[in-house]
Amino acid sequence: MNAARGVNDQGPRFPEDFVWGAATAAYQVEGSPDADGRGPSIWDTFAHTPGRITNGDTGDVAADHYRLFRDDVALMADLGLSAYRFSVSWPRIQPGGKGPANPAGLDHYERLVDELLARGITPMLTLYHWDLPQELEDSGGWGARDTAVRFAEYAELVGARLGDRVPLWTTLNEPWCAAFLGYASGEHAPGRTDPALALRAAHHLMLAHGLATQALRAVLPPSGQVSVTLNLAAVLPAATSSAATNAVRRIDGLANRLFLDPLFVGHYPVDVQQDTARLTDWSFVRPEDLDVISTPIDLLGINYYSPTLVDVGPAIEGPSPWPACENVRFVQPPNARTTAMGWAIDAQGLRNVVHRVHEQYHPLPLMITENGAAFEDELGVDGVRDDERIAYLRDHLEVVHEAITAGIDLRGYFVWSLLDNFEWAYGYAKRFGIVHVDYATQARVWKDSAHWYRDVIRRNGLE
Ligand code: GCO
Repeated sequence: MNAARGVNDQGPRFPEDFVWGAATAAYQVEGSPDADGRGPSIWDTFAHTPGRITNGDTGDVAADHYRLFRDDVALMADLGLSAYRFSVSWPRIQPGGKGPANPAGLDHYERLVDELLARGITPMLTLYHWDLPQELEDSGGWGARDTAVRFAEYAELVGARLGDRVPLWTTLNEPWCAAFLGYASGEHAPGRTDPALALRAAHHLMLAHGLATQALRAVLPPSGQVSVTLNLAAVLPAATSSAATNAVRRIDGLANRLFLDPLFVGHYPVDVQQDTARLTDWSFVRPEDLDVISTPIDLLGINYYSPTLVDVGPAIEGPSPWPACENVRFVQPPNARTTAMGWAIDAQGLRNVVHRVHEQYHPLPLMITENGAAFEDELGVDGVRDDERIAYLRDHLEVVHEAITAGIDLRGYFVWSLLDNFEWAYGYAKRFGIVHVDYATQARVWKDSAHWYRDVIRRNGLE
Protein backbone atom coordinates (compact mmCIF):
# COMPACT_ATOMS: atom_id res chain seq x y z
CA MET A 1 0.00 0.00 0.00
CA ASN A 2 1.54 3.28 -1.09
CA ALA A 3 1.26 5.81 1.73
CA ALA A 4 0.32 8.55 -0.76
CA ARG A 5 -3.43 8.64 -0.16
CA GLY A 6 -3.82 4.89 -0.31
CA VAL A 7 -2.64 4.45 -3.88
CA ASN A 8 -2.24 0.70 -4.14
CA ASP A 9 -2.46 -1.78 -7.00
CA GLN A 10 -4.99 -4.24 -5.64
CA GLY A 11 -8.26 -2.99 -7.17
CA PRO A 12 -9.80 -3.46 -10.65
CA ARG A 13 -7.82 -1.98 -13.52
CA PHE A 14 -9.37 -0.26 -16.58
CA PRO A 15 -8.23 -0.68 -20.20
CA GLU A 16 -5.06 1.22 -21.03
CA ASP A 17 -6.89 3.63 -23.37
CA PHE A 18 -9.85 4.22 -21.04
CA VAL A 19 -10.91 7.88 -21.09
CA TRP A 20 -10.97 9.59 -17.69
CA GLY A 21 -12.88 12.85 -17.91
CA ALA A 22 -14.91 15.50 -16.20
CA ALA A 23 -17.88 17.43 -17.57
CA THR A 24 -19.39 20.89 -17.41
CA ALA A 25 -21.88 22.90 -19.50
CA ALA A 26 -21.66 26.45 -20.81
CA TYR A 27 -24.55 28.12 -19.00
CA GLN A 28 -23.72 26.32 -15.76
CA VAL A 29 -20.07 27.44 -15.49
CA GLU A 30 -19.15 30.20 -17.95
CA GLY A 31 -20.72 33.45 -16.74
CA SER A 32 -19.89 36.47 -19.01
CA PRO A 33 -23.39 36.52 -20.57
CA ASP A 34 -22.69 39.62 -22.66
CA ALA A 35 -19.01 39.12 -23.49
CA ASP A 36 -17.74 39.24 -27.07
CA GLY A 37 -21.13 39.64 -28.73
CA ARG A 38 -22.98 36.78 -27.01
CA GLY A 39 -26.74 37.01 -27.43
CA PRO A 40 -29.36 35.98 -24.81
CA SER A 41 -30.35 32.33 -24.46
CA ILE A 42 -33.59 30.91 -23.09
CA TRP A 43 -31.71 30.22 -19.84
CA ASP A 44 -30.77 33.88 -19.46
CA THR A 45 -34.46 34.77 -19.86
CA PHE A 46 -35.67 31.94 -17.62
CA ALA A 47 -33.13 32.52 -14.82
CA HIS A 48 -33.96 36.22 -14.75
CA THR A 49 -37.66 35.47 -14.40
CA PRO A 50 -38.61 35.88 -10.72
CA GLY A 51 -39.54 32.66 -8.95
CA ARG A 52 -37.97 30.26 -11.43
CA ILE A 53 -34.62 29.64 -9.72
CA THR A 54 -33.82 28.97 -6.06
CA ASN A 55 -32.63 32.15 -4.29
CA GLY A 56 -33.11 34.06 -7.57
CA ASP A 57 -29.73 32.74 -8.78
CA THR A 58 -28.69 33.21 -12.41
CA GLY A 59 -25.80 32.07 -14.60
CA ASP A 60 -24.54 35.65 -14.97
CA VAL A 61 -21.30 34.83 -13.08
CA ALA A 62 -21.50 31.11 -12.30
CA ALA A 63 -17.94 29.75 -11.98
CA ASP A 64 -16.56 32.52 -14.22
CA HIS A 65 -15.14 29.79 -16.45
CA TYR A 66 -15.33 31.95 -19.57
CA ARG A 67 -12.57 34.11 -18.04
CA LEU A 68 -10.84 31.58 -15.80
CA PHE A 69 -10.69 28.69 -18.26
CA ARG A 70 -6.89 28.66 -18.46
CA ASP A 71 -6.61 28.19 -14.69
CA ASP A 72 -9.29 25.51 -14.87
CA VAL A 73 -7.47 23.68 -17.67
CA ALA A 74 -4.35 23.73 -15.48
CA LEU A 75 -6.48 22.23 -12.69
CA MET A 76 -7.68 19.52 -15.11
CA ALA A 77 -4.06 18.75 -15.96
CA ASP A 78 -3.22 18.46 -12.24
CA LEU A 79 -6.11 16.00 -11.92
CA GLY A 80 -4.62 14.03 -14.81
CA LEU A 81 -7.81 14.15 -16.90
CA SER A 82 -7.48 12.64 -20.35
CA ALA A 83 -10.59 14.45 -21.61
CA TYR A 84 -12.82 17.42 -20.81
CA ARG A 85 -16.48 17.44 -21.82
CA PHE A 86 -17.76 20.99 -22.24
CA SER A 87 -20.53 22.66 -24.21
CA VAL A 88 -20.47 25.54 -26.65
CA SER A 89 -22.95 28.33 -25.97
CA TRP A 90 -24.93 28.60 -29.22
CA PRO A 91 -25.71 32.33 -28.69
CA ARG A 92 -21.97 33.05 -28.49
CA ILE A 93 -21.62 31.66 -32.03
CA GLN A 94 -24.89 32.98 -33.50
CA PRO A 95 -26.30 35.65 -31.13
CA GLY A 96 -29.72 35.46 -32.80
CA GLY A 97 -29.51 31.77 -33.65
CA LYS A 98 -28.96 32.21 -37.36
CA GLY A 99 -26.64 33.78 -39.92
CA PRO A 100 -22.87 34.11 -40.02
CA ALA A 101 -20.77 33.09 -37.04
CA ASN A 102 -19.67 35.66 -34.48
CA PRO A 103 -15.87 35.38 -34.84
CA ALA A 104 -15.22 36.37 -31.21
CA GLY A 105 -17.41 33.51 -30.04
CA LEU A 106 -15.56 30.95 -32.14
CA ASP A 107 -12.25 32.49 -31.05
CA HIS A 108 -13.07 31.79 -27.39
CA TYR A 109 -13.71 28.11 -27.93
CA GLU A 110 -10.65 27.85 -30.16
CA ARG A 111 -8.56 29.21 -27.26
CA LEU A 112 -10.15 26.71 -24.88
CA VAL A 113 -9.53 23.79 -27.27
CA ASP A 114 -5.93 24.85 -27.91
CA GLU A 115 -5.32 25.17 -24.15
CA LEU A 116 -6.69 21.65 -23.61
CA LEU A 117 -4.61 20.17 -26.42
CA ALA A 118 -1.50 21.93 -25.13
CA ARG A 119 -2.06 20.07 -21.83
CA GLY A 120 -2.70 16.72 -23.51
CA ILE A 121 -6.42 16.81 -22.65
CA THR A 122 -8.86 15.63 -25.34
CA PRO A 123 -11.77 18.06 -25.93
CA MET A 124 -15.25 16.49 -26.08
CA LEU A 125 -17.52 19.22 -27.44
CA THR A 126 -21.28 19.30 -26.85
CA LEU A 127 -23.08 21.58 -29.27
CA TYR A 128 -26.32 21.86 -27.30
CA HIS A 129 -26.59 21.79 -23.52
CA TRP A 130 -29.93 23.63 -23.43
CA ASP A 131 -28.97 27.26 -24.09
CA LEU A 132 -31.10 27.93 -27.16
CA PRO A 133 -30.75 31.49 -28.52
CA GLN A 134 -33.78 33.41 -27.25
CA GLU A 135 -34.58 34.74 -30.72
CA LEU A 136 -35.20 31.18 -31.92
CA GLU A 137 -37.52 30.55 -28.97
CA ASP A 138 -39.36 33.72 -29.95
CA SER A 139 -39.90 32.09 -33.37
CA GLY A 140 -41.27 28.85 -31.86
CA GLY A 141 -38.21 27.29 -30.25
CA TRP A 142 -38.04 23.50 -30.39
CA GLY A 143 -41.73 23.46 -31.23
CA ALA A 144 -40.75 24.85 -34.64
CA ARG A 145 -39.24 22.54 -37.25
CA ASP A 146 -37.05 25.37 -38.56
CA THR A 147 -35.06 25.32 -35.29
CA ALA A 148 -33.72 21.91 -36.30
CA VAL A 149 -32.44 23.41 -39.53
CA ARG A 150 -30.90 26.34 -37.65
CA PHE A 151 -29.13 23.86 -35.35
CA ALA A 152 -27.53 22.06 -38.29
CA GLU A 153 -26.26 25.42 -39.61
CA TYR A 154 -24.76 26.19 -36.18
CA ALA A 155 -23.16 22.73 -36.02
CA GLU A 156 -21.52 23.28 -39.40
CA LEU A 157 -20.07 26.64 -38.32
CA VAL A 158 -18.50 25.15 -35.18
CA GLY A 159 -17.40 21.96 -36.94
CA ALA A 160 -15.73 23.93 -39.73
CA ARG A 161 -13.70 26.00 -37.23
CA LEU A 162 -12.78 23.32 -34.66
CA GLY A 163 -13.18 20.03 -36.52
CA ASP A 164 -9.43 19.76 -37.14
CA ARG A 165 -8.72 19.71 -33.38
CA VAL A 166 -11.81 18.33 -31.61
CA PRO A 167 -12.09 14.55 -32.05
CA LEU A 168 -15.26 13.92 -30.00
CA TRP A 169 -18.51 15.71 -30.89
CA THR A 170 -21.89 15.48 -29.17
CA THR A 171 -24.89 17.04 -30.88
CA LEU A 172 -27.34 17.17 -27.95
CA ASN A 173 -27.14 16.72 -24.21
CA GLU A 174 -30.26 15.05 -22.82
CA PRO A 175 -33.02 15.88 -25.32
CA TRP A 176 -35.50 14.45 -22.79
CA CYS A 177 -34.74 17.30 -20.38
CA ALA A 178 -34.75 19.96 -23.11
CA ALA A 179 -38.15 18.76 -24.37
CA PHE A 180 -40.05 17.63 -21.27
CA LEU A 181 -38.63 19.81 -18.49
CA GLY A 182 -38.58 22.75 -20.89
CA TYR A 183 -41.94 22.41 -22.62
CA ALA A 184 -44.10 20.04 -20.50
CA SER A 185 -43.40 20.60 -16.78
CA GLY A 186 -41.88 24.05 -17.24
CA GLU A 187 -39.21 23.40 -14.58
CA HIS A 188 -36.54 24.34 -17.12
CA ALA A 189 -36.27 26.99 -19.82
CA PRO A 190 -38.31 28.08 -21.68
CA GLY A 191 -40.81 27.20 -18.91
CA ARG A 192 -43.69 26.02 -21.12
CA THR A 193 -46.33 23.61 -19.81
CA ASP A 194 -47.80 22.09 -22.96
CA PRO A 195 -47.31 18.28 -23.23
CA ALA A 196 -48.27 18.13 -26.90
CA LEU A 197 -45.73 20.86 -27.66
CA ALA A 198 -43.13 18.91 -25.64
CA LEU A 199 -43.62 15.86 -27.85
CA ARG A 200 -43.18 18.08 -30.92
CA ALA A 201 -40.07 19.55 -29.33
CA ALA A 202 -38.64 16.08 -28.65
CA HIS A 203 -39.07 15.21 -32.33
CA HIS A 204 -37.51 18.44 -33.57
CA LEU A 205 -34.58 17.95 -31.17
CA MET A 206 -34.01 14.47 -32.60
CA LEU A 207 -34.37 15.82 -36.14
CA ALA A 208 -31.82 18.50 -35.18
CA HIS A 209 -29.47 15.75 -34.01
CA GLY A 210 -29.75 13.96 -37.35
CA LEU A 211 -29.34 17.08 -39.46
CA ALA A 212 -26.38 18.21 -37.34
CA THR A 213 -24.77 14.78 -37.66
CA GLN A 214 -24.98 15.11 -41.44
CA ALA A 215 -23.65 18.69 -41.30
CA LEU A 216 -20.70 17.62 -39.12
CA ARG A 217 -19.85 14.70 -41.41
CA ALA A 218 -19.44 17.25 -44.21
CA VAL A 219 -16.84 19.31 -42.33
CA LEU A 220 -15.10 16.92 -39.90
CA PRO A 221 -12.10 14.81 -40.85
CA PRO A 222 -12.90 11.09 -41.21
CA SER A 223 -11.43 10.56 -37.71
CA GLY A 224 -14.04 12.85 -36.14
CA GLN A 225 -16.51 10.98 -33.91
CA VAL A 226 -20.14 12.09 -33.62
CA SER A 227 -22.37 11.16 -30.70
CA VAL A 228 -25.49 12.09 -28.79
CA THR A 229 -25.86 12.03 -24.99
CA LEU A 230 -29.03 10.60 -23.42
CA ASN A 231 -30.09 10.58 -19.77
CA LEU A 232 -31.39 7.04 -19.77
CA ALA A 233 -33.56 5.84 -16.91
CA ALA A 234 -33.31 2.50 -15.11
CA VAL A 235 -37.07 2.09 -14.66
CA LEU A 236 -38.33 -0.58 -12.25
CA PRO A 237 -41.79 -1.39 -10.82
CA ALA A 238 -42.39 -0.47 -7.19
CA ALA A 239 -44.99 -3.22 -6.99
CA THR A 240 -45.64 -6.58 -8.66
CA SER A 241 -49.00 -5.49 -10.11
CA SER A 242 -49.75 -5.38 -13.81
CA ALA A 243 -50.59 -1.70 -13.32
CA ALA A 244 -47.06 -1.05 -12.03
CA THR A 245 -45.62 -3.03 -14.94
CA ASN A 246 -47.64 -0.87 -17.32
CA ALA A 247 -46.35 2.24 -15.57
CA VAL A 248 -42.81 0.98 -16.20
CA ARG A 249 -43.62 0.52 -19.88
CA ARG A 250 -44.94 4.05 -20.17
CA ILE A 251 -42.07 5.78 -18.38
CA ASP A 252 -39.50 3.60 -20.16
CA GLY A 253 -41.19 4.59 -23.42
CA LEU A 254 -40.98 8.34 -22.78
CA ALA A 255 -37.57 8.36 -21.06
CA ASN A 256 -35.68 5.82 -23.13
CA ARG A 257 -37.37 4.30 -26.20
CA LEU A 258 -38.62 7.66 -27.54
CA PHE A 259 -34.95 8.47 -28.20
CA LEU A 260 -33.22 5.10 -28.59
CA ASP A 261 -35.72 3.70 -31.10
CA PRO A 262 -35.51 6.51 -33.70
CA LEU A 263 -31.71 6.54 -33.34
CA PHE A 264 -31.05 2.81 -33.61
CA VAL A 265 -34.26 1.17 -34.86
CA GLY A 266 -35.48 3.89 -37.23
CA HIS A 267 -38.98 4.49 -35.90
CA TYR A 268 -40.78 5.90 -32.86
CA PRO A 269 -42.19 3.43 -30.32
CA VAL A 270 -45.79 2.70 -31.37
CA ASP A 271 -46.99 2.30 -27.78
CA VAL A 272 -45.79 5.81 -26.90
CA GLN A 273 -47.59 7.21 -29.94
CA GLN A 274 -50.74 5.33 -28.89
CA ASP A 275 -50.44 6.44 -25.25
CA THR A 276 -50.15 10.07 -26.34
CA ALA A 277 -52.68 9.97 -29.19
CA ARG A 278 -55.13 12.03 -27.12
CA LEU A 279 -52.54 14.81 -27.00
CA THR A 280 -51.22 14.79 -30.55
CA ASP A 281 -51.61 13.03 -33.88
CA TRP A 282 -47.82 13.07 -34.37
CA SER A 283 -48.32 14.66 -37.78
CA PHE A 284 -45.22 16.77 -37.05
CA VAL A 285 -43.18 13.67 -38.02
CA ARG A 286 -42.55 13.63 -41.78
CA PRO A 287 -41.75 10.34 -43.57
CA GLU A 288 -38.18 11.34 -44.32
CA ASP A 289 -37.41 12.42 -40.75
CA LEU A 290 -36.61 9.00 -39.31
CA ASP A 291 -33.95 8.37 -41.94
CA VAL A 292 -32.32 11.66 -40.90
CA ILE A 293 -32.54 10.91 -37.16
CA SER A 294 -31.02 7.45 -37.61
CA THR A 295 -28.03 8.80 -39.54
CA PRO A 296 -25.19 6.59 -38.22
CA ILE A 297 -23.18 7.93 -35.27
CA ASP A 298 -19.94 6.68 -33.73
CA LEU A 299 -20.69 6.70 -30.01
CA LEU A 300 -23.56 6.91 -27.52
CA GLY A 301 -23.14 9.02 -24.40
CA ILE A 302 -25.10 7.91 -21.32
CA ASN A 303 -25.81 10.15 -18.34
CA TYR A 304 -26.86 8.26 -15.21
CA TYR A 305 -27.52 9.44 -11.66
CA SER A 306 -30.22 7.46 -9.93
CA PRO A 307 -32.76 4.64 -10.42
CA THR A 308 -36.41 5.27 -11.29
CA LEU A 309 -39.09 3.32 -9.37
CA VAL A 310 -42.68 3.68 -10.54
CA ASP A 311 -46.16 2.57 -9.52
CA VAL A 312 -49.67 3.78 -10.16
CA GLY A 313 -51.57 6.15 -7.96
CA PRO A 314 -54.25 8.85 -7.95
CA ALA A 315 -54.02 11.11 -10.99
CA ILE A 316 -51.62 13.95 -10.42
CA GLU A 317 -52.95 17.22 -11.78
CA GLY A 318 -50.73 20.08 -12.88
CA PRO A 319 -47.66 20.33 -15.09
CA SER A 320 -45.65 17.12 -15.44
CA PRO A 321 -42.68 16.14 -17.61
CA TRP A 322 -44.46 12.87 -18.43
CA PRO A 323 -47.21 13.38 -21.03
CA ALA A 324 -50.34 11.22 -20.58
CA CYS A 325 -48.95 9.64 -17.39
CA GLU A 326 -51.20 11.37 -14.86
CA ASN A 327 -51.72 8.21 -12.81
CA VAL A 328 -48.05 7.21 -12.66
CA ARG A 329 -46.26 8.03 -9.47
CA PHE A 330 -42.56 7.94 -8.71
CA VAL A 331 -41.54 6.04 -5.61
CA GLN A 332 -38.45 6.44 -3.47
CA PRO A 333 -36.76 3.03 -3.10
CA PRO A 334 -37.26 1.88 0.51
CA ASN A 335 -34.30 2.53 2.86
CA ALA A 336 -32.31 4.06 0.00
CA ARG A 337 -29.40 6.34 0.71
CA THR A 338 -30.01 9.61 -1.10
CA THR A 339 -27.97 12.56 -2.38
CA ALA A 340 -28.58 16.21 -1.56
CA MET A 341 -30.98 16.22 -4.52
CA GLY A 342 -33.07 13.54 -2.78
CA TRP A 343 -32.05 11.12 -5.52
CA ALA A 344 -31.70 7.48 -4.43
CA ILE A 345 -28.21 6.06 -4.73
CA ASP A 346 -28.07 2.71 -6.55
CA ALA A 347 -25.29 1.88 -8.98
CA GLN A 348 -27.25 -1.21 -10.09
CA GLY A 349 -29.36 1.20 -12.11
CA LEU A 350 -26.30 2.08 -14.16
CA ARG A 351 -25.67 -1.60 -14.72
CA ASN A 352 -29.29 -2.08 -15.87
CA VAL A 353 -29.06 0.86 -18.31
CA VAL A 354 -25.73 -0.13 -19.84
CA HIS A 355 -26.62 -3.81 -20.26
CA ARG A 356 -30.07 -2.98 -21.67
CA VAL A 357 -28.64 -0.61 -24.25
CA HIS A 358 -25.94 -3.13 -25.17
CA GLU A 359 -28.31 -6.08 -25.40
CA GLN A 360 -31.32 -4.43 -27.03
CA TYR A 361 -29.81 -1.75 -29.24
CA HIS A 362 -26.28 -3.00 -30.05
CA PRO A 363 -25.15 0.60 -30.35
CA LEU A 364 -21.65 1.63 -31.12
CA PRO A 365 -19.14 2.29 -28.34
CA LEU A 366 -20.54 3.81 -25.15
CA MET A 367 -19.27 6.45 -22.76
CA ILE A 368 -20.64 7.46 -19.39
CA THR A 369 -20.77 11.17 -20.17
CA GLU A 370 -22.17 12.17 -16.77
CA ASN A 371 -22.25 10.51 -13.36
CA GLY A 372 -21.91 12.20 -10.00
CA ALA A 373 -23.76 13.49 -6.98
CA ALA A 374 -24.54 16.56 -4.92
CA PHE A 375 -23.95 16.41 -1.20
CA GLU A 376 -23.93 19.05 1.55
CA ASP A 377 -20.23 19.83 1.21
CA GLU A 378 -18.61 21.68 4.09
CA LEU A 379 -15.56 23.79 3.24
CA GLY A 380 -13.09 23.33 6.11
CA VAL A 381 -9.64 24.80 6.72
CA ASP A 382 -8.01 21.89 4.90
CA GLY A 383 -10.46 21.40 2.05
CA VAL A 384 -13.75 19.52 1.76
CA ARG A 385 -14.43 16.09 3.25
CA ASP A 386 -16.81 14.42 0.80
CA ASP A 387 -16.63 10.73 1.63
CA GLU A 388 -20.20 10.19 0.40
CA ARG A 389 -19.28 11.46 -3.05
CA ILE A 390 -16.19 9.20 -3.13
CA ALA A 391 -18.36 6.22 -2.18
CA TYR A 392 -20.88 7.16 -4.87
CA LEU A 393 -18.22 7.48 -7.56
CA ARG A 394 -16.49 4.26 -6.52
CA ASP A 395 -19.77 2.27 -6.58
CA HIS A 396 -20.57 3.49 -10.08
CA LEU A 397 -17.04 3.01 -11.39
CA GLU A 398 -17.13 -0.58 -10.14
CA VAL A 399 -20.22 -1.08 -12.32
CA VAL A 400 -18.43 0.52 -15.26
CA HIS A 401 -15.51 -1.86 -14.74
CA GLU A 402 -17.82 -4.88 -14.50
CA ALA A 403 -19.55 -3.85 -17.75
CA ILE A 404 -16.20 -3.65 -19.53
CA THR A 405 -15.23 -7.04 -18.10
CA ALA A 406 -18.55 -8.41 -19.39
CA GLY A 407 -17.49 -7.34 -22.89
CA ILE A 408 -19.35 -4.05 -23.27
CA ASP A 409 -17.38 -1.49 -25.30
CA LEU A 410 -17.53 1.23 -22.64
CA ARG A 411 -14.73 3.63 -23.47
CA GLY A 412 -14.80 6.39 -20.92
CA TYR A 413 -16.23 8.04 -17.84
CA PHE A 414 -16.89 11.74 -17.19
CA VAL A 415 -17.58 12.78 -13.63
CA TRP A 416 -20.31 15.40 -13.22
CA SER A 417 -18.95 17.80 -12.45
CA LEU A 418 -15.43 19.24 -12.58
CA LEU A 419 -16.62 22.33 -10.67
CA ASP A 420 -19.54 23.28 -8.45
CA ASN A 421 -21.88 25.14 -10.79
CA PHE A 422 -25.35 26.53 -11.55
CA GLU A 423 -27.63 23.53 -11.02
CA TRP A 424 -30.49 24.79 -13.19
CA ALA A 425 -33.66 25.41 -11.15
CA TYR A 426 -31.68 24.77 -7.94
CA GLY A 427 -29.22 27.54 -8.74
CA TYR A 428 -26.05 27.33 -6.60
CA ALA A 429 -27.83 25.55 -3.75
CA LYS A 430 -26.60 22.18 -4.98
CA ARG A 431 -22.92 21.35 -5.40
CA PHE A 432 -21.96 18.53 -7.84
CA GLY A 433 -18.32 19.44 -8.29
CA ILE A 434 -15.29 17.41 -7.24
CA VAL A 435 -13.76 20.88 -6.92
CA HIS A 436 -15.42 23.38 -4.61
CA VAL A 437 -16.11 26.86 -5.99
CA ASP A 438 -16.31 29.79 -3.57
CA TYR A 439 -18.70 31.92 -5.64
CA ALA A 440 -17.75 35.09 -3.73
CA THR A 441 -14.05 34.80 -4.57
CA GLN A 442 -14.13 32.24 -7.40
CA ALA A 443 -11.45 30.30 -5.50
CA ARG A 444 -11.25 26.65 -6.45
CA VAL A 445 -10.63 24.18 -3.58
CA TRP A 446 -10.11 20.48 -4.29
CA LYS A 447 -12.56 18.27 -2.41
CA ASP A 448 -11.30 14.90 -1.18
CA SER A 449 -13.08 13.39 -4.17
CA ALA A 450 -10.79 15.36 -6.51
CA HIS A 451 -7.72 13.88 -4.79
CA TRP A 452 -9.37 10.46 -4.91
CA TYR A 453 -10.27 10.80 -8.61
CA ARG A 454 -6.70 11.90 -9.43
CA ASP A 455 -5.41 8.73 -7.73
CA VAL A 456 -7.93 6.59 -9.66
CA ILE A 457 -6.66 8.11 -12.90
CA ARG A 458 -3.02 7.67 -11.90
CA ARG A 459 -3.47 3.95 -11.18
CA ASN A 460 -6.06 3.61 -13.96
CA GLY A 461 -8.24 1.75 -11.54
CA LEU A 462 -9.83 1.54 -8.15
CA GLU A 463 -8.11 0.96 -4.85
C1 GCO B 1 -28.23 16.82 -16.50
C2 GCO B 1 -27.40 17.86 -17.01
C3 GCO B 1 -26.47 18.50 -16.02
C4 GCO B 1 -26.98 18.54 -14.58
C5 GCO B 1 -26.57 17.29 -13.83
C6 GCO B 1 -27.08 17.31 -12.40
O1 GCO B 1 -27.82 15.65 -16.65
O2 GCO B 1 -29.29 17.13 -15.99
O3 GCO B 1 -26.61 17.36 -18.07
O4 GCO B 1 -26.41 19.79 -16.55
O5 GCO B 1 -26.44 19.64 -13.91
O6 GCO B 1 -27.14 16.18 -14.43
O7 GCO B 1 -28.48 17.42 -12.41
